[in-house]
Amino acid sequence: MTDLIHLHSHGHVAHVSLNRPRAIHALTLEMCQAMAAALLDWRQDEGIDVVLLDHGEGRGFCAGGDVAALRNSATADGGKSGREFFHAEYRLNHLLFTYPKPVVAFMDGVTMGGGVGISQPARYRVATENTKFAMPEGAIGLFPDVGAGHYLPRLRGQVGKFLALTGARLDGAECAWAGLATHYIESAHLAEVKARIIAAPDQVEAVLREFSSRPPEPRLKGNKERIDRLFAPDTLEGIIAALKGDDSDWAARELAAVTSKCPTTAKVALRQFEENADCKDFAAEMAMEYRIAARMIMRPDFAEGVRAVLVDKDNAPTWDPATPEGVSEAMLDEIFAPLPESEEWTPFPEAT
Ligand code: QUE
Repeated sequence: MTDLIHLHSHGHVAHVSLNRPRAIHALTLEMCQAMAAALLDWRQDEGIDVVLLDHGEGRGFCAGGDVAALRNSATADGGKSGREFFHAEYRLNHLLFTYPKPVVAFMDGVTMGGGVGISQPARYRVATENTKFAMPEGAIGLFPDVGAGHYLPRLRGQVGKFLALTGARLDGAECAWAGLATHYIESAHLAEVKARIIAAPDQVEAVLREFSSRPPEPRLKGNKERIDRLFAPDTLEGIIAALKGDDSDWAARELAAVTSKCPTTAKVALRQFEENADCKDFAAEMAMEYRIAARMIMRPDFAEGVRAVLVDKDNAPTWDPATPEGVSEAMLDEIFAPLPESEEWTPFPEAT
């Protein structure tokens, strides 16, 4: 067992609380396994009607995965422990996506990468004034995983492509506007919301509605027209050309965001979003993402991105290839290629 996850049940309500505050609750293999084991138990338990998912002490809901450990995997064990982590994390994501009981995720603070993967599949997703939502993997040469290939292409207009290619941070109001959150509740009310759900688990929806407030005007809404126009092209080169051709300060800032990120990440994301249209279900998306993850953790861009963002913190990565033109279709074909049959991702047998 691990003390990095706190598991409780209060009457008919189960409660999972992330407890790794020194890393903004970034997920480890043990945390994914402990959460999944509890969820599998509660799934069968007729005494449990609702699951609450939040974080314990400290700022942030969940900053992602333990990418520093993943980076070591490439050199230490040929990527074996990295693949083991993603296999377990994606099984957890899929278990939540197919979970038959209502889950309420409280995105009260940093909700990035892995944190998106455990909150987006929840039936109820609560944003607050503290929410900082992002898929920032382009900064570390990884790719938008944990189901992003399912969620992002379903957002309105080109918002999903915008989030994947810029790594833009959304606040709680923007999450509510985009549909990434189902409710906006001030953080001061969360303790009472949880207590009220525990007291009346059949009233989840009414309690969330009662405590919801009107979020401030979302900045993202004001940029929707230009996002839809400038992120419409199918290719990374086309999007960059569209941003260059617009003389607004906004376009100049987003151009800088897009071109500072890993070019391979961006092209992987665009292909992933296209391929998701052919995925018959969420499990097919996760199997595709696992193939991509197995290749991306072995690429030098991932080690370099984690070095630049989290180790040396110079935010000056050297990408290879350095330009969109350098990332060929043949390279993408290799990243997306099937794994040997025995190495492919599979969901929990109980969750199919
Ligand atoms: C992209 C990411 C992650 C990131 C930054 C990125 C990520 C992650 C963390 C992170 C942040 C603070 C911590 C920690 C990890 O940062 O996945 O342990 O204390 O976990 O640009 O994907």
